[in-house]
Amino acid sequence: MLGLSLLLLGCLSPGDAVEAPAVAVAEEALPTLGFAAIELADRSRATILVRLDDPRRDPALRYAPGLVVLNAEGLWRPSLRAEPAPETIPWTNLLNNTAASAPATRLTDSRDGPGDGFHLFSRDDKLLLHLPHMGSPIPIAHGVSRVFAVGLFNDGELSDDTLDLLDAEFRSVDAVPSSPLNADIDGDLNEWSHQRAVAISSPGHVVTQPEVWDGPRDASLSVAARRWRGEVLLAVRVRDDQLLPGDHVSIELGPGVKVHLDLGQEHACPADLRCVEDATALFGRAFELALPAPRGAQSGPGDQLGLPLVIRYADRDANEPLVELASAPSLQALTLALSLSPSGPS
Ligand SMILES: [Ca+2]
Ligand SMILES: [Ca+2]
Repeated sequence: MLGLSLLLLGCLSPGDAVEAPAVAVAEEALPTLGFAAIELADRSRATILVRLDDPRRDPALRYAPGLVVLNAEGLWRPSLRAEPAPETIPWTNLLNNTAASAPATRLTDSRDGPGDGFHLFSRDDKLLLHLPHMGSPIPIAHGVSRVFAVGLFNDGELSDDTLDLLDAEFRSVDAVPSSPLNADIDGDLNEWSHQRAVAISSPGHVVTQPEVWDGPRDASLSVAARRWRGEVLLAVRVRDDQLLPGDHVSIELGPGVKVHLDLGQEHACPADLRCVEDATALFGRAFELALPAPRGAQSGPGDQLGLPLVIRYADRDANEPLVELASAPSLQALTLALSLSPSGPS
């Protein structure tokens, strides 16, 4: 009771009136975790997981390849991945490996979330995410032909085992912050030293053959971005213990810009691009490059969250299968637009 009185007094003081959000329901009762299992026009499928820890900040986005459905019994996956009608086949519960008929799914879920609510829903051919701190919903996937399931959860509704499985199944999607600064594209990366780079170097980034990946020295990369006068400038560092033909970096920027650096070659930079290698790099290889920002990238509500930048590294070591690391899924239509923030250092 004493604590409550102090809380009430605190809410009445003018200084706190600005800060305190008027939330009548206990925060812990509200959904902070959402997922959507979708199919795109090219029949590829993916499941997107959204975690909103703070209603005033951007959410963490993660993804799993294929369909995954989360319910009170845990995580489910269809027994045949390419099945055109997964509702008609058995599904496997990833928690206990039992098979059962398809789990009950929701196609819409509009319960209130933290703040003014966060929702995950489909409209036309888009998967949209409404965030409490933004006026209009933002598209996180385009060209969605079908939504299999949508759900909102609170951590408290899910068992620890289920939360561990979510961590194991879902891959990171990294937000690469961009700074509104110029850089000389000359192979000297010193002018980037004060800018935070995003490291693609943890097990959550390994898209294929996670059991073959041997840690950051085996294959990893870091990337920093700037936006300057219609261009996106990037500094990219790659570490790899065996650089062999076929090792390559691929960079996708918004719709339409795709760049390939072939690290198996002495000259890895594409000839038609401003791109210079850092000849002094001590470990692996490093590059500075300038990409044209896709036209029209500044319009539309999705750009409140920025321009999608996806960077991947494919590593093929001797006598090993190809390992791929990525900052976001390879599905073209997934916007996951947190990838490159519009401006401002983080
Ligand atoms: Ca430079
Ligand atoms: Ca390697």
